[in-house]
Amino acid sequence: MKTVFSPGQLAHDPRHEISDGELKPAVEIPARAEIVRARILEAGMGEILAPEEFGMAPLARVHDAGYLDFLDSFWSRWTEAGRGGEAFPFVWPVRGLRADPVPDHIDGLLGRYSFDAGTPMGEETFAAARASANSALTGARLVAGGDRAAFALCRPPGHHAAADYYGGYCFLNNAGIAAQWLRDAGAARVAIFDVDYHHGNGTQAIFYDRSDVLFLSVHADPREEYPYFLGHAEETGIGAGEGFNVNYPLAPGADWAIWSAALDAGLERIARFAPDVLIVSLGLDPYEKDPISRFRLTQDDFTRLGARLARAGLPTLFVLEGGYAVDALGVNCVNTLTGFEAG
Ligand code: SP5
Ligand code: ZN
Repeated sequence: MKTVFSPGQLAHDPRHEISDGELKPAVEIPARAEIVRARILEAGMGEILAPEEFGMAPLARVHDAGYLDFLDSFWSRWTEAGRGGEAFPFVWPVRGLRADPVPDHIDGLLGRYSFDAGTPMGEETFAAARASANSALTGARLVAGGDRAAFALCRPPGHHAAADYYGGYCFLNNAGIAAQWLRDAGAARVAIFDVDYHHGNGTQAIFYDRSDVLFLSVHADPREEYPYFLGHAEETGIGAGEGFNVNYPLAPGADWAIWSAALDAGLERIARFAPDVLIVSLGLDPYEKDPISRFRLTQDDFTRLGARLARAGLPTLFVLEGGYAVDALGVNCVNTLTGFEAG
């Protein structure tokens, strides 16, 4: 299958993140994409294409206009406030505080448009996020044009970003943007299956009241793991979207036997939905050696994952999400994709 990737995605190059009570080295780094790209070439998996430029319109189908303006302008506001380094929020409009009116000051804007302090942003962040979204959109166009599958080597990732907030290393919801673009291009139903270790809170929020995009996620129980405030089994959708949101939270420590049972349940739900296209939010952080996760998938389990996804028999767009065991990322990613191709 073809891969879509732009070197422009590497420009977001954060130094530090706030986690575990410290300013720690960032884990969502350009080397992640480079090692995946290198392994694709080494394995002879297929062509790597540069993305087309889709402009702002497909982003605005999913994201709030004020949020996109914020992403476009935060760096000049940050530097005009005399700041350098990396931008972080420190105050949020939680229960009882007002999200509107939107503040004028950069510190207020950062809190209004984020949900965590663990996501560093710099001068090149929005340009890199747009390039990442263009890779997802180009992959969607390949699948709409008849390719059985495509791989969008998206980085920065997307699934934690909602219509009007960033967080979890995510700024633009690449999978959600691709799903909406496919709907606008004529797909009647799109399923998004999120297999990242962390719940895809942003994607869930974007499609929660809709029956045309089915969202499913297998992830660590939010009682125990980031993002903590969404991803419970009882979140099944609202209004027209009731029954079209499916969460499979698992206890930390889940291995392939436990994890693949949830995967199979999700695939059965997808079969009943009968989508025109499947989008896989491919997080590689369920891996047993991932530094920030506590599931136990092995390198061979990723091959099995690809093969099971292939059995759905659907045009499939893979969109990269998380995964921080950098040295193993290329193998785990390509195992999934070649497992799919052989399946
Ligand atoms: C896309 C994606 O996978 N985003 C994940 C964001 C998680 N950020 C919070 C990380 C907290 C790490 N704490 C790990 C404790 C073990 N040292
Ligand atoms: Zn993750």
